[in-house]
Amino acid sequence: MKIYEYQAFPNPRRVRMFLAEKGIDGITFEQVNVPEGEHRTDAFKAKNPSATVPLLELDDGAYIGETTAISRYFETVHPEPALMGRTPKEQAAIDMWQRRVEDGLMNAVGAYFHHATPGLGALESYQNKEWGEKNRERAIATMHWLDQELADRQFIAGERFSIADITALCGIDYAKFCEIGIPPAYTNLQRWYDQVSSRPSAGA
Ligand SMILES: N[C@@H](CCC(=O)N[C@@H](CS)C(=O)NCC(=O)O)C(=O)O
Repeated sequence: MKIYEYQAFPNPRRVRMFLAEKGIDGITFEQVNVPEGEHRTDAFKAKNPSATVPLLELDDGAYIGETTAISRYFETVHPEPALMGRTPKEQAAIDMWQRRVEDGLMNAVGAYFHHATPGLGALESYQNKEWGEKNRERAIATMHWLDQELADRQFIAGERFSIADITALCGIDYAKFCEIGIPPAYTNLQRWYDQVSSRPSAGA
């Protein structure tokens, strides 16, 4: 089994954190040089037409793209500790928050990075600064929402750590990299951030 990734980037980090939380090791990691455009070569696109990392290659040669789908594979093969919920209600709440933080943080910060900053440099074939700035606002609005939600619960999707916490942490660190910090008034979000950042998996 092999994971294609570029270690410095946020979506591959989500998978590494997920694996660390599960205690899964022994997987080969192959670096794909995203800043040099290796993910857009015909050779890589034959594996993943989306031209993104991470990408999981199974032992039978099948490829699984998309961070959440890769996580689902490992959740099914190694159910404990559960990171995607146990009961129907827990699973639905985690899916709901996973979608919200993926869209409102990861995707919003990604749009800011690619459109309103130099992004991937020469690889950026189209940039729309106004759209990028709109997404910066969207990321901060999501932080505000999470700050309110976290006033009366410990983790993003409930009282148990889940994949939604991993996605939100990687999204907020991506925002930090893009110089979008957690506003000082968002004390609940900061408390959650400090707590989740101190888990050993955060360094994976
Ligand atoms: N929806 C994809 C997004 C993956 C993604 O955007 N990965 C980034 C690295 S963090 C990438 O490969 N970017 C390449 C590019 O923007 O050209 C997922 O969940 O895996």
